[in-house]
Amino acid sequence: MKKWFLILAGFALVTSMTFASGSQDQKTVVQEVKPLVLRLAETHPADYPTTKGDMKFAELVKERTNGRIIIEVYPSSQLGQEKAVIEQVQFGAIDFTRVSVSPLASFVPVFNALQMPYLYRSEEHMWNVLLGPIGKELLASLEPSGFIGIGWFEPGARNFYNSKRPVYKPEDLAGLKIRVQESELMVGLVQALGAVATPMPYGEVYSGLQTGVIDGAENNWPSYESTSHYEVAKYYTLDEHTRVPEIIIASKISMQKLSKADQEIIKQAALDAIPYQRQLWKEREKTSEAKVRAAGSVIIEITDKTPWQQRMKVLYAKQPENVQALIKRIQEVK
Ligand code: GTR
Repeated sequence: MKKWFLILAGFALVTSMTFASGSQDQKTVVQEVKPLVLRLAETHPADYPTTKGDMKFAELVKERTNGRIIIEVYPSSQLGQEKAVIEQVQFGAIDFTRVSVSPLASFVPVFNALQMPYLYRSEEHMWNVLLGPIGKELLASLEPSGFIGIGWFEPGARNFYNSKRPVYKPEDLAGLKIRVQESELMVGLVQALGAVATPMPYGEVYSGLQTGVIDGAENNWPSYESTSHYEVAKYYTLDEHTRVPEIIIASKISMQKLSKADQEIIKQAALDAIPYQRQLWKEREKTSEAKVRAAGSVIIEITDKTPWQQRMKVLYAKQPENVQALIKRIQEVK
């Protein structure tokens, strides 16, 4: 029903009356202008704040192009898991995706700087980085790899959770098999804490926890809740080891087919969707927390994060020069 409505609304019917000279004959010419339909891949379900942010972006593009460009959002990993989707965006088979910077950094390693543990002093610090010169430079730097970076979304802070025991300090993670995103940096992070890192696509984590292939994972409140991981891993430790920005990227191949003016509309629409997603995120963090607490998750507060931060020094030391330089610039942002 909705789809049909979109298709109908997308057709601009241009009707012109032509009068044959010297006669009273009337002819009606109906010209169809088909909208350009582009696809955006999203891993989260339709009611998730980030997916709603994607939808806001699509809505703004439709509005500002008078329905000439329709972006269809495919939620719940319908188009594949993040790493595979990024590859498809690179080849132009998928036009847009919203992903975590974590798997993107396997394609463009300098992005690792953005997901270093305990890098940002606060959410505000992170947003000053993303919306300032560094964020702009990084979006632009994606082009040689086949992507056009167009916007950022709020990722929240990531926390460890597991099915075995409460974790109060890094030593408590020793030997636990912890799922990480498909990212070398995240593997290093978990290893630095003494746990066993298991990279795995997001969609496989629930069954991994259920069957005991893994003992735990790490994520923000909304993801821990929306995936129902809290049902099978009830110990959630608020160590806030990292904030990994979410990014919207377009395929360079798809974008090059558009006029410069339309490319600008798309970039601006992505930026204008950010405040909406951030607002929804704030609300969802609260409802997710309330839901998992009510379901009986054991929430462990960490008052002193120093022992966690100490463990991360090795990871900082391991980074190549260009990443180190960017980290320093990020730390200097007010
Ligand atoms: C979520 C993020 C997803 C995905 C997921 C994961 O927080 O929004 O894009 O990267 O984490 O852990 O795979």
